[in-house]
Amino acid sequence: MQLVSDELISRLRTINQFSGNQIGQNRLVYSPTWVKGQQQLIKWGLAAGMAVTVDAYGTVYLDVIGSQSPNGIVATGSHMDTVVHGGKFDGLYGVVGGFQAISNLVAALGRPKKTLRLISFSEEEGSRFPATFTGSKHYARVADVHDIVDHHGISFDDARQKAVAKLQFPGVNTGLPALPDSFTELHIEQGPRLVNQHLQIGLVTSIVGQRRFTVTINGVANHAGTTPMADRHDALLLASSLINRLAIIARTISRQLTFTVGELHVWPNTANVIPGKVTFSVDTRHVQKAILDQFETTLRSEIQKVAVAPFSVSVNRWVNDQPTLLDADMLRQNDRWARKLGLSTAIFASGAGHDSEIMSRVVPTTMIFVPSIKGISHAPEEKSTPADLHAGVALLQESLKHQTY
Ligand code: HGY
Ligand code: MN
Ligand code: MN
Ligand code: MN
Repeated sequence: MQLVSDELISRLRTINQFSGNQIGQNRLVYSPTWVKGQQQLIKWGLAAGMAVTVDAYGTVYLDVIGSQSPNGIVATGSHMDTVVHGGKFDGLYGVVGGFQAISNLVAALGRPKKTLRLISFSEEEGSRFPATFTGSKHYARVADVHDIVDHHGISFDDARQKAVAKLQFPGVNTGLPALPDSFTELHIEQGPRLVNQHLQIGLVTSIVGQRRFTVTINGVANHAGTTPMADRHDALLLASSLINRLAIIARTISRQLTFTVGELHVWPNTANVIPGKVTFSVDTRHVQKAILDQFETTLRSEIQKVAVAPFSVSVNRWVNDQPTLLDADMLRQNDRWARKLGLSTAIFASGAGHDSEIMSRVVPTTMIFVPSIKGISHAPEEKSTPADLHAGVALLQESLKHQTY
């Protein structure tokens, strides 16, 4: 069966060309580049004779209807959106790779007995709006989004309705499709394990829980030249010493606890004014919720020690702090098929969040990772070799074949 094809690489390039430049990929949900990406996928699906559906959130579903039990659905897919200045493979590889696996199977074996479904989820990253996994949460009937706005004050619903309207083509259905019997997500590892151990495939046991905070530390804005050093309440100095202390504490709580301050805003952010206020994000992750709880208690008590003025700590309710166990049988089955294909595997937990953590709440779900060169992701340097990308598609193909033919 023809497994390796340059179609995969050229399809990735086609969609990345809409949204890429030297500072990375920007395919934020409902943006023009995101619309182009979903439109391109719809065109490929229609050209391949697939049944195409778009739901109210802009998630695209491409179905090859089963010849015998069309209501039995086996799904694969990932997310179309990227982080800000992101990479070429996070999310998109699972969409285009899933399309490739299904196309290869139909070309080699004809129509499947059960329906094969490719899903391109509208949004997973939470990079434009303060909500994550909105596409898979809508499809899994887990939660819907209301009254949130992006940094420019544009409402989620406004952006959503305008963008989804651009996905309506003749022959494209609208509505919310039924849930599948299983879901498999093909994804880059986004970490160093596979590439360091020279292994080809990662099979995912679980996905970490994430707890994300927004912390605001108030100081006293004042003149940079006339205010004696001993009389200052510099919010940025307070925040930076707190952040350093929290990083050290995180390591003492657990070496597997990740602690990241990715966003930091200084007010008024002017060279000759002592910062009066600092707001920063804290992203913590661990496979045990108790560790996240322990860190949160510490975070709150450490802030009490430094705050000289009112402070605030808010938890992002959209992020899933519950660690997720993925389906063990599907993992074991994929491990057997990987060995049959002569692929080397490693079995481990994912430090990145994925749509699979939502899908696993409603259907048996598993993930297939391929190596990320230097373990880099969420950056323009994100890269995987064509051979590894094709190996992931080959394993996905084997898994889908056994479930639907
Ligand atoms: O942040 C994450 O782990 C995911 O890429 N959204
Ligand atoms: Mn992803
Ligand atoms: Mn990501
Ligand atoms: Mn993710």
